[in-house]
Amino acid sequence: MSRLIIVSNRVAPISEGGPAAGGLAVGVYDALKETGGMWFGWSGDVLASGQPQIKLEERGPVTFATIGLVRRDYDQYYRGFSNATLWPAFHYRADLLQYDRHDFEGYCRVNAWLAQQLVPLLRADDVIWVHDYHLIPFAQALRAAGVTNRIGFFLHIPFPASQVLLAVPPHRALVEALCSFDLLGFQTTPDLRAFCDYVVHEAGGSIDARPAAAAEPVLIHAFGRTLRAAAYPIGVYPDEIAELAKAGERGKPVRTMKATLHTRKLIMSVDRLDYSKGLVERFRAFERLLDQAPAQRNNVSFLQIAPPTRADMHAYQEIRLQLEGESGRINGRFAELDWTPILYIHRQYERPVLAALFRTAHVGYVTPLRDGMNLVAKEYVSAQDPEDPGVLVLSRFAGAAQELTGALIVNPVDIDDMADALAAALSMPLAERQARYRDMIAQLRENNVSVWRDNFMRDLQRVEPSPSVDEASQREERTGVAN
Ligand code: GDG
Repeated sequence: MSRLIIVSNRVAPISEGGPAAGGLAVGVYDALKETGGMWFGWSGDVLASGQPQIKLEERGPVTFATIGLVRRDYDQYYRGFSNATLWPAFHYRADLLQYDRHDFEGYCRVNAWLAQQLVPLLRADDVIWVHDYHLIPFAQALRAAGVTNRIGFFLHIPFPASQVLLAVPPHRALVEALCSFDLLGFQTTPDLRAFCDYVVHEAGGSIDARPAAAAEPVLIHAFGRTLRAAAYPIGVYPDEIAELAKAGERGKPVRTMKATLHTRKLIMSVDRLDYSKGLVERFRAFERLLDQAPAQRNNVSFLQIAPPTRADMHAYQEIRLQLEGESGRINGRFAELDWTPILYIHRQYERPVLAALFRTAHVGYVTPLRDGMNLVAKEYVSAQDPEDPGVLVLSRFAGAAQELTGALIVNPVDIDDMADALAAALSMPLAERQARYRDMIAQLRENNVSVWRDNFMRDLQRVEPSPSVDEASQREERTGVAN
């Protein structure tokens, strides 16, 4: 069996069975343990000076290969082009997009440098799976170094519509770089469609009319290459989350929360503190609920857990200030001596605690403005008690809304729509809650994170390895095909 090489910006800190390990990390790590292989990426260290050295750690059949970044590379590759240009643009926030040509050069330089670090560690039949927007030029850099292995790419965030992507100055270079992979995976069909639309209408490429079977990847011809692409919606392990949630129910954090709630109902959200997650609109919709339905006052609390992320970037400092302002204002308006409407917590919790809190919450309130998938929505449903499940209120712009049709689907900029959905969720009869839950949990079991991973790996294994640079140019000479 070929070894699997996972490449991601950060290498997930895995302590087996440990509380921090999320679904994605566990799913990918499981695959690595089965096939043997390596997980390669940035260690998270930023070096003030000196040359970063790769560090190899063996854990059974898996090697963790990590390397630090020097300050300038961190600023240009990570804070700059990845998170100040690509992240906002791919989440349809062209208004927040910042572009600096030097950052883009740094982004390409770091990708090339990381690829060079990986090349000596590769074997001829390794299968390489690259993750996410930080590493779009990675296959191109490997190909330039002569690597002919199968290389796949999975984009965890949305792929934007062409008119939005065009706002990113090097859009063409990015899509050309994506075409150096053999297989592209997107979270949803709309993301796949957006990519195909760019290829056809902006890059002069073509898509084979129809795959052999509906679930087969589409075949794309662009920039002198042929590649495949499909939607692979990422999942979770629902039964494990349910177990965690059940086990945590008797723990102290949940007992404390229940004591604070008394007979009140709980609405709950968990998100990295990111402007794509729609937190301000969400707070205002909760306020609208309290405004419009006085009977809800002192009868419902809203718990928002929002651990900090990218806190050294201006846009993230802004959203933090804005939220602190909104929660303070709303609490000031409605709080009573024995009730604080919004409990806003700006830090991380252990995974079992989150799962148990999800089970306690009557409403899972997940309303991103844009989200590739949104695992919190899937985790919330997984954690529910089948006998007495809560209701998921979900943004139509989360990838998860394509699958979780048993949720109350809302438009996250429509404050009234969200307030109405919260009111409907809080009063929904048991039979309807159970029916919606059954529908969603069946979907989550059918498409769990192993299915996501296995489908992607199956399609990547089926790809013919790429011709080497020499073979490709000989072929071009013979056929006269030039790009
Ligand atoms: C990207 C895409 C896509 C959150 N707070 C705590 C905590 N979390 C965990 C959640 C969940 C994960 O972090 C967040 O995943 P999301 O999917 O919700 O969002 P992103 O971080 O933006 O992830 C997204 C995902 O990649 C996977 O492809 O779904 O669309 O943007 O698992 O539970 N975990 C712990 N403490 C916290 O306080 N332990």
